[in-house]
Amino acid sequence: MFGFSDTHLQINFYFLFVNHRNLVIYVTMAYSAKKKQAGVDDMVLISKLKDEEVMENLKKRHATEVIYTYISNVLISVNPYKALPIFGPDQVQEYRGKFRHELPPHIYALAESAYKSLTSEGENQCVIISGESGAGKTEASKLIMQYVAAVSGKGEGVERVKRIILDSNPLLEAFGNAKTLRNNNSSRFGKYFEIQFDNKGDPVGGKITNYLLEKSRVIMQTQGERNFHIFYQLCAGADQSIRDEYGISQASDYHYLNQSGCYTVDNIDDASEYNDTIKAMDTIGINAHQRKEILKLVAGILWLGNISFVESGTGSEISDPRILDFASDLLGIQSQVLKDALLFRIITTGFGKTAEVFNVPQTPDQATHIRDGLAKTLYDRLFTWLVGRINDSMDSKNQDVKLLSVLDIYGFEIFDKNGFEQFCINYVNEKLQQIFIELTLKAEQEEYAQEGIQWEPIKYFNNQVVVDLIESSKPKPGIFAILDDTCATTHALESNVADNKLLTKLKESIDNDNFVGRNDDFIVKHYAGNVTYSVDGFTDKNKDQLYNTLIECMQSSTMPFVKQFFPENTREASGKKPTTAGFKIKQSSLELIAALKKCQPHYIRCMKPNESKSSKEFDVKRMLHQVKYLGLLENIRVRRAGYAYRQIYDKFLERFAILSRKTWPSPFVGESKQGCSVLLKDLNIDEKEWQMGKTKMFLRSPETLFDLEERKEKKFYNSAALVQRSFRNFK
Ligand code: AOV
Ligand code: MG
Repeated sequence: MFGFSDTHLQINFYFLFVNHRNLVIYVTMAYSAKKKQAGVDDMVLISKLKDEEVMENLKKRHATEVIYTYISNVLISVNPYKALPIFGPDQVQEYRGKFRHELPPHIYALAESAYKSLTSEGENQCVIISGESGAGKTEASKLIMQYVAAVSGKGEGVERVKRIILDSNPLLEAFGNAKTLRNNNSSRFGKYFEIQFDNKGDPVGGKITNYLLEKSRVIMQTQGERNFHIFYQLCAGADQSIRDEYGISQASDYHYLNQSGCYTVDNIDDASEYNDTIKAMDTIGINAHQRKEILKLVAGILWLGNISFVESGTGSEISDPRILDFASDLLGIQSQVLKDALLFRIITTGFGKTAEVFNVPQTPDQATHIRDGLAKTLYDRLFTWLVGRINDSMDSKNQDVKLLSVLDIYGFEIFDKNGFEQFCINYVNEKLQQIFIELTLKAEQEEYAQEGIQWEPIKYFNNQVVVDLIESSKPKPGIFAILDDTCATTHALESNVADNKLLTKLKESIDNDNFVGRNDDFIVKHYAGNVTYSVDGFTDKNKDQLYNTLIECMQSSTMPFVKQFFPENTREASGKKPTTAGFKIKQSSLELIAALKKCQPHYIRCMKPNESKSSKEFDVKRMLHQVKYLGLLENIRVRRAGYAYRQIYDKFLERFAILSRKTWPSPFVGESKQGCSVLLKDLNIDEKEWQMGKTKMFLRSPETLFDLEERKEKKFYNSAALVQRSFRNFK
């Protein structure tokens, strides 16, 4: 029963919500508070600290199509594999300006919190998205960009930048994404997108940094996979004049597209995506002339792939000279020049006056290798050029900007056969896991230190050992160092011999529990699972070199667009230690980590509920595996070991003032910090359960928070019932 003043309290409350509309909202609020979403919104609050419990919570939520869950400030996202009605302008408005815990977990809440911190605190922000291949990273990154574009300001210049930011996605996906066995739209490059904001919080520019494109896909794909989308888009969508001029027919006519038996992808309409790609080029400011040059080069690569070789004497001959002519024409090169560059390799021995030059005929296999090397390089450089072109179009020239960056890389992947590409991709994922570990723990520790709170650090699995196994150079050389060393000493060897030498060296010199050398391959025990790597092609792909003859051949192109991709000085290059692909990825990871550390991080950890891209299936085993390797439990533990909940005093008081007569209905007179202490003492909350920091109240166990929330909910209910009663009487 209510005492008089309780009733008074309710009536006061009622008059706070005096008009009918608000009253309805209020009653609805109380109702929805009772109709709890399945599982807990924030897994810091799970009852048992077990991996299975975390998985079960996600399972319950998945069953009711709730894809987002928090672990404190980390957002967990489970791929729904179907379009849910939770994205769009209405939901953007709902989350706009709100605090994270005011509404159910959502990627918009995370985007809002990053954007709010950027605008209010003026600190650079980054959103780090991780998860295995197909878990939903790229989709998440697009949602973040859409949210930020929707809530920031207008104006002609700003609108233009927003269009470029959003349209750069379909363009880069056309050239950098492909169907793999894991994901129909798999990113085959890493992307770090910095959006630049002026002091009003409007986007005024941007910059994309791209990481290692998987260029080997241009020349070959595993059964059931495809080449990069753009090739199929061109075949399906190009208009007649382009088809005639560049010899475009159907995908099955090209060697580079017809080896994997896969031409179409469920839910991808290549012809309509072609139009999106063209439209995106337009937004970026690529004019009709340049667009034709790009498409001509893409066609040139397809035709280059159709050049085949037959044995002739000690070397080889081109099977069909008409194809050579056509490909040469598309690349602006004389066919004889291209032919020589493909069929012969010039080898120089000795120096200065004693130098001798040999024109060594190539076998059909060797010529094919040269052709493929050229195709890969052309495509890779075209891709880098496109990124540069997008960057030029959104270069703000404004120095006084704040950054909100989104990192979307290729996810950890395991196939039946894994090569150099998977090795590099998985290495970058190890680095990201490492920064996650470091920054979440560091951030936590720093906060306790700043607030003057005591806490016991918690143990967690540190994958630094695996990172060292791959990247260290001293004292124990890691895999990349041994690879570089092998490449430097096996110039004259056939690539398969060099690959075998690499395996022998790895087995001889690596002594690390996470490495197992075998007869033809080696295993790395990654944080996310054991991967068996075949050494096939490792040395060649790491060297990543074009013969000088080929570079000079391309420099003879009459098309400036093609020629610009080969700025090398072939005379100067010799003597210098060549940069390897492994060195580059190591270097760029280092720079990336340095950039991330300068920002306030926000994490999205994407999870993949099944291997069959199904919207229904929740594969318990696979999910449990991810829960474990993502270290979700450790993440929860760390948050709970110290204090499960923290809130600045003003907000804490505002949220729970209703629970005590000393703070409600008459507001507490004095500092909020003191108000919080008065409130908790009045509620008889055990003093061991809370600590007061400099600016924030810390609650130790989630149960205390639960308790406060429940008490508050009860008050709301009682108030709602009373309000309803009063409302009926009122009518
Ligand atoms: P990834 O970026 O994490 O993989 P994507 O973001 O490309 O994965 O997601 C894979 C597919 O899952 C998408 O093409 C969608 O079909 C579906 N999907 C993901 N997120 C959502 C969502 N929020 N709503 C509906 N469907 C979704 V890789 O790039 O392979 O590591 O290299
Ligand atoms: Mg992706």
